[in-house]
Amino acid sequence: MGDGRFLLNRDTVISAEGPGAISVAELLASHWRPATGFPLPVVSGAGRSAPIHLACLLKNDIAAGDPEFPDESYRLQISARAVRLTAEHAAGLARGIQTVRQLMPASSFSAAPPDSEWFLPALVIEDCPRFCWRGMHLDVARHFFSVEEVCRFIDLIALHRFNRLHLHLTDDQGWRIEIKKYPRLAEVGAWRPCTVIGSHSVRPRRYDDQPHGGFYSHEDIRRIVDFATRRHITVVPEIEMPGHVQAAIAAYPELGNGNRPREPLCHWGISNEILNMEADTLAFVRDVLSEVMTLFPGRYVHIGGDEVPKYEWENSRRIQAQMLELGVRDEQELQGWFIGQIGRFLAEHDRQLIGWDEIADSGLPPGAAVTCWRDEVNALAIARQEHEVVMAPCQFLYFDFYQADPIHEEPLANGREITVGRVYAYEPIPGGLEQEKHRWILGAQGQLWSEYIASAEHLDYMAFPRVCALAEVLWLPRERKNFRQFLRRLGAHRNRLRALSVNVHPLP
Ligand code: TNX
Repeated sequence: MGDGRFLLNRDTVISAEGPGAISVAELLASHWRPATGFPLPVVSGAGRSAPIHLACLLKNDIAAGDPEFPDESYRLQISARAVRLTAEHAAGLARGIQTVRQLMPASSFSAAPPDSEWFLPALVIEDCPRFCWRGMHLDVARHFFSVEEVCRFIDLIALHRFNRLHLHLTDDQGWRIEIKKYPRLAEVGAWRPCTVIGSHSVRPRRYDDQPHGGFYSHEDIRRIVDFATRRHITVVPEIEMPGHVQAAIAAYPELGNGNRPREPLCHWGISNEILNMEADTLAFVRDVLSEVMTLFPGRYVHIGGDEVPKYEWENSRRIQAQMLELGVRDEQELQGWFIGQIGRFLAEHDRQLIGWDEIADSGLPPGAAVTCWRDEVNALAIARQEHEVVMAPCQFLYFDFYQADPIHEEPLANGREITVGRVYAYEPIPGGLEQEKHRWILGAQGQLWSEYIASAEHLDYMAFPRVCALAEVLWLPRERKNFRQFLRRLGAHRNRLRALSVNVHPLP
């Protein structure tokens, strides 16, 4: 902390220099204009005379190392006279402006605040994240969320310095992305005629009479990706295979094993409908992934791979004959063969396959990365094999689970309770992992499966404040974490979230 404070006024100018700095400066200005009413013009160049200056020190983007994981460190210096934010890479500026925003009075987050003075305390901050994969996952398949809702969510995770949005685009209950070569995926696969009412474990099931659906056109996806890219957030698309595909088979029954679902699944749980392994089906998958790759520039492409019931394969003469031809011993190995084919295809296109940890049950393709949602021992084994791991354990980071006890006072949710304290206490490096293997743990992500989340308000409620806790788990050095301090700061942070009209859970 220094002495004094920097006052923002009607004449404040923001200058920016270096690759990508202007766009970040524009973003900062656009966040502040509604509350302050100040014009906050952004000027380009080494205009060090401007009171607020953002400098990206990098002279060209090529020198930045791995473009998928740029340096996100930043240095912020605030005096009564000036604000200087510097970083090696524009990604660091993008994290730094979120700190600058946080230092302003909370009402600066509001669109119509009471009259206020707009100031920043004098200080110096040098900051960098602990993990390079700081993600949130969002399931838009079980319930559809509009482009605006997804972008608002991206803006909120950007505020918490996340850098990945894992978008779960397809599942049994809905296919949410336009694929030009296969128009029925959106026409048929994006709509289910009704949805189960209440808990999926209650029998007999009852259904509403509301068709539910929606999908993102290529244009919609571009809007989402652009919005995220401006915030230096990478959108990781997930296309599920070979299970969780009933919506696709409803659209194109020839992808299945003879059963012909007429519509996407109308209740939760796992459909028995899975892909067959015909050459045409593999061609379909490659075509879909080719279109997906044109829309999502990031290196990682998530192919699901979780929860594949094998009944259909066990009972298909065709599949059994193929297994003999391929020389695979059982259905599990056949799945491994399939994931291997897809991994090779993605690698040929300079992309990297990432899948849920079931893909490791039958041998990982070279270079595959894994999101580990089941027991931590899986993550331990995968990291020891020197495959990249993103921790997503359902015991700690499933934000679709209840967050408070007693659960009967909470809206219907999955699982047992995962409190904000439990999230905060989570340590991403699996216990017992040798020091030299730690680097294979890229980071972690929180999951928002949307079986019981049908609106943006409810999404807020499930996400916050657990997202805030995860943000610290992923950013702070382990020894700097402190739950009591976190709770104190969370009190202040709630004011910011309230100003942003986020429906935060009241506990703790
Ligand atoms: C398991 S986690 C699933 C999802 C469900 C979730 C509900 C994973 C890879 N599969 O399909 O939505 O549980 O918590």
